[in-house]
Amino acid sequence: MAYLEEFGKTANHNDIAAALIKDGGTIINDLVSPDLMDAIKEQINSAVPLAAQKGNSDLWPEGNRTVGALCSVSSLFVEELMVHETILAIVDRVLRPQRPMFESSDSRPKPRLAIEDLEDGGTQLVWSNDERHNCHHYTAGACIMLEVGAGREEPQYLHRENAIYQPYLGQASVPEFIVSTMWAGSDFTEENGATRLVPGSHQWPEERIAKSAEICQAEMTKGSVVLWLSRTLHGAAKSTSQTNRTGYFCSYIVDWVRQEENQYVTVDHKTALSYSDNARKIIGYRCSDTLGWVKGRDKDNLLIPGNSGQL
Ligand SMILES: O=C(O)CCC(=O)C(=O)O
Ligand SMILES: [Fe+2]
Repeated sequence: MAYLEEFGKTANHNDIAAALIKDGGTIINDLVSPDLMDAIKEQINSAVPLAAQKGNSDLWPEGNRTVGALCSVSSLFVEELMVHETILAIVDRVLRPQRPMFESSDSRPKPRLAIEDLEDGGTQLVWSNDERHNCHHYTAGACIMLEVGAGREEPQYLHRENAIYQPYLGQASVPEFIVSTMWAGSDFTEENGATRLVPGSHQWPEERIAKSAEICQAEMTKGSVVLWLSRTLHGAAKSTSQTNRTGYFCSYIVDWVRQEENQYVTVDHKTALSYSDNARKIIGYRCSDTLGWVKGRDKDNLLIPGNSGQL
């Protein structure tokens, strides 16, 4: 039977990242306390009326619940889950930013840029690939509560997270550019819709169809988290349970692709300024040397004055 390697909360983040890269997914058990998960649920429910949590798309049909824009409704989600140091250390390993979130060293390389002379006396810029890094930094792709309703009979289709870019990327082979996390806000069980994942499928050709024996479920206790890569097949399972399955989804994407959920609309400037530096950076209020700059604003906090661009 297919399974994912599991780790405890004190495991070495290099080992966890290695398992994630090898199998396409991994679980960290009991990374935070169940009480924290209850407090997050309370924040969400006090900010978003139940009627507004109704799922109403093919992806999340009626009977299920969703809450988007978690960065605007739960400060605990932001500060305790989204920027959890273990998660950021693992994402650093996988997305290989020039500006890691966790490592203290600034490993920013010199730009691989040559200036060649033109015949007419002018010059031309020539860039070469930076194989050590795949982004300047990374940001949150989407931050969503996904609740499988008790007894929901339809499983979500197995899919890959890169599908949101795929119509435009085609089958291009690009280095890893998304890491997804799903935090268990309730226990995740076989019966209540624990996420299904297909270990190894991140290396399959697109058209290969998963067999039952190749699919496993991220059964885990409240406070645990499952991680997967952009090409790993996965999806919420059906429910035969009497209780809901609550998950908090947070993806991390390289700075050079567009965020899935528009964090700049959902998180206003005042709220963003009230968060920690790391949280504001992951929400996206920062820029690289070439993308996302605002003249006269600070590179690492675009909400304050500084010098963010080359202009
Ligand atoms: O809720 C889950 O278990 C998975 C959800 C998911 O993959 C998605 O909505 O893209
Ligand atoms: Fe997904």
